[in-house]
Amino acid sequence: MPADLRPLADAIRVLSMDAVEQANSGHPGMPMGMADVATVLWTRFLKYDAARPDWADRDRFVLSAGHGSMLLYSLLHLTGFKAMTLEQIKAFRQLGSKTPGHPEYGHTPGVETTTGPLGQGLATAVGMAIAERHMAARFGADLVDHRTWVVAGDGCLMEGISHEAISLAGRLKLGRLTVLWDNNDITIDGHVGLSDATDQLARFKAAGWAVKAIDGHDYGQIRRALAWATKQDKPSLIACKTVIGKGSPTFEGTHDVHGKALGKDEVAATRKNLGWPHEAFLVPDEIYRPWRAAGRRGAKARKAWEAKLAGSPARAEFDRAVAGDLPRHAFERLDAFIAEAEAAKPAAATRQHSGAVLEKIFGEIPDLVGGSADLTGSNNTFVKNTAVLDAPDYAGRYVNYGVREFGMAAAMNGMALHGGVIPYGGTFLVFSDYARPALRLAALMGVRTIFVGTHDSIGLGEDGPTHQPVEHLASLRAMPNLNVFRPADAVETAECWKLALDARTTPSVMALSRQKVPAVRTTAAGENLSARGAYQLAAAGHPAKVTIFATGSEVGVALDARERLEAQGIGARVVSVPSFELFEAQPADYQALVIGETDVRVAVEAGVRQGWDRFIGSDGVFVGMSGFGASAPDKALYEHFGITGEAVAAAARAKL
Ligand SMILES: Cc1ncc(C[n+]2csc(CCOP(=O)(O)OP(=O)(O)O)c2C)c(N)n1
Ligand SMILES: [Mg+2]
Repeated sequence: MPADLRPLADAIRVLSMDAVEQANSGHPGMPMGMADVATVLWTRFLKYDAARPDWADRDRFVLSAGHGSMLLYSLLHLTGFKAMTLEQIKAFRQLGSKTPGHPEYGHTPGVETTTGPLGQGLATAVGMAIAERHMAARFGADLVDHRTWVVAGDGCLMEGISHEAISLAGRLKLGRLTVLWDNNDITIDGHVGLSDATDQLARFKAAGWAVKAIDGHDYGQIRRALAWATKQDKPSLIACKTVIGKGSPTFEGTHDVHGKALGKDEVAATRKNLGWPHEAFLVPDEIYRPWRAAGRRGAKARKAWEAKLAGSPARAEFDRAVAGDLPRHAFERLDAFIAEAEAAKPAAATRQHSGAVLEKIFGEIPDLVGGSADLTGSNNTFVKNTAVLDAPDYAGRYVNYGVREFGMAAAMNGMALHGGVIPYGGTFLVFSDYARPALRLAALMGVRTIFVGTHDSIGLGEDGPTHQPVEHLASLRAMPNLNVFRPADAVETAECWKLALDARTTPSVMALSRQKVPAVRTTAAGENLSARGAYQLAAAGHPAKVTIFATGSEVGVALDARERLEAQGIGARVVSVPSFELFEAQPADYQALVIGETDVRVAVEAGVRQGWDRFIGSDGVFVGMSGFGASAPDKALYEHFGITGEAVAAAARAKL
């Protein structure tokens, strides 16, 4: 290995240091420490073409240690990604730049996933590696044949999510996944030993990984280790012993260089120490040249791949899947299902309806890959006769995620980001808390992942308050760009699944009941009413005095209350609200029409009130939960907590 990589790596060090200095904010230590490893990877191993950041068969590079964003931005700039100009490097961390504090997917070409919340990049990369294997099995190695590389720090490996991610990757034998651990013994507070004494090599090995330790500043060792990684049939970990802030004479090897500008004097001293005579942000041509050549290294392979795709009989299907378009007939069988349900009026749990919906679309949408965090039977996520996605034949379409909610949700993000796959995965809604950080990144990135949350209220019964969501609907609704669906019956469940699949840049949560609920949509509407977010399900018989809003399993309760009120001559209308978010997207006049102007407005939902004042006003009546649930049969709980048609009618009458 020629020693001439050193100035190339120093270009990363200096650009990173200069950008952080200019912004007077950021993290120079990690990019300076990992510059050597990254240089070998990006000049010799990584398969990419800087001219085509969206080449479908490129290797994926994930900077899990997202605070080291200047490492990635430097690489993108030096290798010639068009969007990453020197001006962008100079505008590091400034409003509107392509160089935000942490890498943001969709914002900067070449950034494969948003990172910063430590550990999650690694878990997302596992999903990318799963998608790669699956797509390779589906379309053949001619079209899909790439690797996933992750740079992770001590923090990523300390986070609990790393455990879920590495054990899942090990079990699935994701041999094309390599983690480059920035083993610098430093985190923000000081030496890693302050808080951790884990033998990481032993930990990864125990999870089924191939492991190796190297000096992360020795180009020969780096090259040999990367070559070794490409030959493993297990996922591989390379522990790269590095010096944080390498090159800074005063701060290298200390936590002082983790996350702040070096200061003018130290920047000058570092330049001198590195033998880098050039002024700030100046990279000489003789260093740009080999970097740009590295950025073009993959062009030939990319063109050859494009030719293969052009000649492939699978081309149209491959392009469609990667673009994320649904097949033309995606919903044909589902539409028939809706018509049948309107006629047959099936009473069942909405999780069962969801399972029935999946039966109708799974065959029509080959991009769907399902799974569950060990609650397959409860979540109704498994479609009969589906093969399991597993080594050595990854063509299956169901992932046994194991008891790993966060790992599952992060992997789903990675699958969606990779492209060609539409992931859905289930657990109990209450455990959305365990997956929440990944839901948040899905929403922030704008990816289509579908999170199936069954057992969505006290209606799950005997498992008790640990398992009964109370605040979850409200808290999930608080998240921007997340559609929370709570369908009431078979028809709404089918409608909401269609909406989730059509939402290309918004993740969805399907809140589904464990318990049986009545059919409420019993006449053909001729349109997807759930798409409105809220709609009048039942008009008042008598002049309308009361409006009752409800979602999911409580829509039946609302209809019962309406009957009781009407029987007493009190006009009551019922509005079903399958999605707050889609309702907010409706025109103001539609919203006003649906909310109406009756004297009394009541909302019923087996969760907390937060958010409902939007519909009922601060003087409205809310029938729901104000604390945790209890362990008992579901009917007893609804009685106990007063969420019944009788109670709703009484509350409305009292208010009149
Ligand atoms: C989930 C999460 N918790 C905390 C942080 C804040 N944070 C950013 S970097 C860091 C220390 C990371 O240490 P390491 O990965 O070793 O990075 P290094 O200091 O070596 O660059 C912390 C705690 C974060 N970004 N994400
Ligand atoms: Mg560290």
